[in-house]
Amino acid sequence: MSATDGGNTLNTRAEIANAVERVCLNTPLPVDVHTHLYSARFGDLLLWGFDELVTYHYLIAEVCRTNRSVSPAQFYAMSKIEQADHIWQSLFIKESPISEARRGVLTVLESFGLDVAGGNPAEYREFFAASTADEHIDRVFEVANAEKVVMTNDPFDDQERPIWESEGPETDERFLAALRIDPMLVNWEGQAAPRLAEWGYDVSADLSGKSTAEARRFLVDWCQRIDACYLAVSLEADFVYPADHSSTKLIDEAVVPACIELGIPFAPMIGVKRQINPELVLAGDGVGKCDIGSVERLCVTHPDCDFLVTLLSRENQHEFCVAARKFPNLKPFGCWWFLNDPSIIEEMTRERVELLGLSFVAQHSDCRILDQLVYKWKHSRRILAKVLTEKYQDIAAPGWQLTEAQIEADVSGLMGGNFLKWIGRA
Ligand code: FIX
Ligand code: ZN
Repeated sequence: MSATDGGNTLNTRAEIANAVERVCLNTPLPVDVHTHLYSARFGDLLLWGFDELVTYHYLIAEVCRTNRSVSPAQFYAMSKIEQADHIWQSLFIKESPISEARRGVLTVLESFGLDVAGGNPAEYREFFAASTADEHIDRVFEVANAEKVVMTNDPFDDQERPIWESEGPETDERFLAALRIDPMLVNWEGQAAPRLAEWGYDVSADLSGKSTAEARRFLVDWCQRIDACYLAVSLEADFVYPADHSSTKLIDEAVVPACIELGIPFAPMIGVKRQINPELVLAGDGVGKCDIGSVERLCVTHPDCDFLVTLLSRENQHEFCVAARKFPNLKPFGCWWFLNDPSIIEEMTRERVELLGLSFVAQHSDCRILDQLVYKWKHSRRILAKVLTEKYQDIAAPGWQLTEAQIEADVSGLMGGNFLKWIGRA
């Protein structure tokens, strides 16, 4: 796209700033590349509403440190409504809801036109109770100005698997599927091998015989069953590739060949330290710096495979950008989990634009609750606008000519449009 395509040139810093903000706040979100959301047909696997929003595991971690009169065990023994009331009182009423996860709840309530100042959970519960899941999905996608989200689909989940087996691919076009295979690379012997054998795949715990060929067949079968747009795994901070570990053999002989055969990216998400505090259950995971060399070796060993990668540690981000400069098959995405906070989103987006231009996916939400799609993107859009305003003003200063249409194309790409083009689904 040339500088003069698509309308009037933006001539002043103010014109650029206004155009960038308008575009970032109003461009439809092409796709949120990683969420834990589900379409309505998955029933109660899709979480939404006030009580789910307020008992998000980020807020469980915060309430367990803020109000120590209730232990984690006592908290988890409560009902969902009791948990929500406890969090609301402890984290919103008794002290300012100033953390990012608490601020997000307020943004959601305001976005639905509810009385935030009133702070009345009964009113909020009544609002959500008045809608069906289908109605609320429509509402959230409209308020968030979102077109698609990618689910996290786990064939090892006994509640989710039968729905795919009986009903086939997703029919709600707003929900793309991604196959999630943690047990295969994290616990092949104890978890994945027995299940695959149970399902008729000729595999063994020691990976002998046809095991990796059969593991590949399992991956291809499931990716085709759910029409997966990528194949994902969450790997701990101590993940190393290659290593004398089943994960290396499975990556080399099953995962990567399946991705190449299907024409979809492999998406390792690296850096979690699982259950550093098991008392917190889902809220008990931590973060660790991972070995960027393992990412580099994955990319150089498998040049015909595309890698969609996110790393959890802030300390990995600069070397991650440098690695992405060296490997065209490596696409960084999102400000994941503990990085999804304004100060770090700004830092990461700035260094990514400076080192990678527009060849990355700026954000994903990781939403576990449908309503979070509203706040996670509302907050990120503003930060993207702040960074891009500065960067566009920087290139306009020596005389480069900018149009709003060009900025729209850039922003849509950064918000996931370039991922859809990359996988041939634009
Ligand atoms: O592995 C993942 O997909 C992580 O995003 C989750 O396990 C994590 O709990 C989360 O939701 C972070 O935002
Ligand atoms: Zn996630």
